[in-house]
Order: sequence, then C-alpha cells, then structure tokens
Amino acid sequence: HPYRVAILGATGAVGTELLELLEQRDFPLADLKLLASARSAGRTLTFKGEQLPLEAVNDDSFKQIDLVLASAGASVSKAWAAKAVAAGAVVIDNSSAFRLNPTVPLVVPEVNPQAAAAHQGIIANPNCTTILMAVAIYPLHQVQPIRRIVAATYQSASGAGARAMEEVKTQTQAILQGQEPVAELFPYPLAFNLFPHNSPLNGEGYCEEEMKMVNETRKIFGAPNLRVTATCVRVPVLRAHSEAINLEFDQPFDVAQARAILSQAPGVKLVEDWEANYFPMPIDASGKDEVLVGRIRQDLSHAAGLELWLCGDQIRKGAALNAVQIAELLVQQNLVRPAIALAN
Ligand code: 2RA
Repeated sequence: HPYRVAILGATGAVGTELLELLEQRDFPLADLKLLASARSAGRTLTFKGEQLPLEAVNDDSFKQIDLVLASAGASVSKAWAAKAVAAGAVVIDNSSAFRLNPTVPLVVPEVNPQAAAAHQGIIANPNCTTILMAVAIYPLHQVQPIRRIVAATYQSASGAGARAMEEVKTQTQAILQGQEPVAELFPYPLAFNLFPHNSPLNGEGYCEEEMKMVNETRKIFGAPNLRVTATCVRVPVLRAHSEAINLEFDQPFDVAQARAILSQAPGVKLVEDWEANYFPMPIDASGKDEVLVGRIRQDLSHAAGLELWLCGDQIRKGAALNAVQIAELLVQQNLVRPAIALAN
C-alpha cells in the first residue's frame, strides 16, 4: 500500500536528490510532506509536476506520517527523530547522529539488508565514503575475509552540502579573474587546492570522517575487529567522491577472480580499459547509481594484497539513493511499522 512520507531537510543537496529519486523510482507514495527550516518555509519545490509547499518542522509535523527521510544534519535529527518515532513513523536518518547506536541498524542494502528487520524506529544511512567503499569491497570480503583496509579518499565539495558546491564555483571564478578566493563554509580555499578533511580530530590524529570509515565499515560488515585506516581529503570536484583502497587478505586474491566478482556485483560497475588507461573518474560517476570500480591490481608490496580505485556519486549512492533503497527494502519486507509494534 502507499506510504505517507516526509523529507526532513528537503532543500539541501541530499533532500533535493531524495525528491528526484522518489519521483524517478516511482516510490509508492500516498502523500509527500517537505519539511525544512523556518527560513525556507513558504517556498515550494516541484514534485511530479506539482508545486509542494515547504513547511517549517514542528511538533505536529510527523502526525499521519509513515516514513521520514531525514537529511538535515545530526543536530536536527537528534532534535526530531525520537518525536517522529513516537508519532508512529520510521525514520531513515542520513546524519551521523545514530549510526553507531547499537539499537540502530546501519544499512547498505547491497551488503546487510537483513539488519533492517531489527529496527526500533530508526535506521541509519552510513557516511558517503563508507557506503561507496562497502559496496565495492563487500563482494570480495564474502569470498575471502578482508583482514585490513587502507583507504585514501578524494572527496568532492557536495559532501559539505549544496552551498559548499556553490562556494567552490565562486572561488574558481574569483581565481580565474585574478581575485583572492573567499572561503566561508570551508576553512580554506578549495578551488585549485585540496586539504585533509576538516572534521574534528581525535587524540590519535584521525579526523571524524576517517573514524566513520573505520567504525561504520566494521558495523556494516559485522566485523568488529576488521583493521581499517583511512586518510580523507577534500578535493575541488563537485559531486562524486573517489577512493584508493588497499585490501589485505590471508591468502592471495586472484586479480582475475576479483574482477569477475566485481563485474557481477550489485551496485558496482567495473570500469577498466587498460589499453586506453581509462578508469573511473568523478565526472563519469556523477549522476550514476553505480559505484564505478577499476584499476584492480595485485599489491606489489604484499602477496595477499589487492589495490583498487573507485568513484561514486556522493549525493546519490553516497546518500539519497542508499536511503531510498533502504525505504524500498522496508516496503518490500513490510517493515514500515510503528516502533511500538516491535515492543509488544
Ligand atoms: C563529506 N559527506 O564529504 C561527508 C561528510 N560526512 O564531508
């Protein structure tokens, strides 16, 4: 049956993409409510040719709502998710607020769809870099368990939101006109530059973004001891992230076998033309659903190591698409039900 859905954070980069995906994928909707901050209230967004009003989120927003897709950041999710659940809705949360909460499933549908069934009202959508990596490497992990992951990311401006994408364009224009670039959302100019991800650092010198890759990958794979280390870097690309991944196994992993596995893997597109030196690029990944994977090769420095390279649309599979796929999974398995039903 059709569902009454609310998007919390409808005006953001991810919110806009959610709207587009619900339309494109013909999600079974009885009603769609667009929630945003008071600043956006009164404006409208187009959905299936109709103008839908943006409403400021309030205590009554979640009455008569079955499913909430939240993408307005951790503080907004912390403020509203419990209220939505209490009102009888299931929340698919795109923020980091609940990802490591043991009672909240953290789901990548290609990897751990079964985890969704245990939800108690909230399901978390992982961080973009984690989702893209998980989709690409889980099929290998199923054949031979991965022992250690060393990742380096090249993250686009979109990961910091729609306004950050505008900022990098404005900075680029300024530089081309011989002016000083202005950094407002980002700490430093990103145009013609790059910098280590600017999320807060811990005592071991890792930033939050890097720790998301460590902790979320362990939770999604159900592998609490998996060794993961990452270096996350922001690059002046608009909307697709890239990642260089080194994988270590117990035994050598045949490269041809890895390629064959990834050429069949759900959500993955193998992109390799060795003669032309053509491999995944962010401009090719932008707007695509699949994670593009290529440059799979034996690690020269380790007999049981593999190297690979991937690009994925950060707003789409890294955020909005994964959330909509979780929603579709809940619909297929009849899991859109008030949290109270589980307690009884
Ligand atoms: C980024 N989306 O690219 C991430 C934030 N966790 O910054």
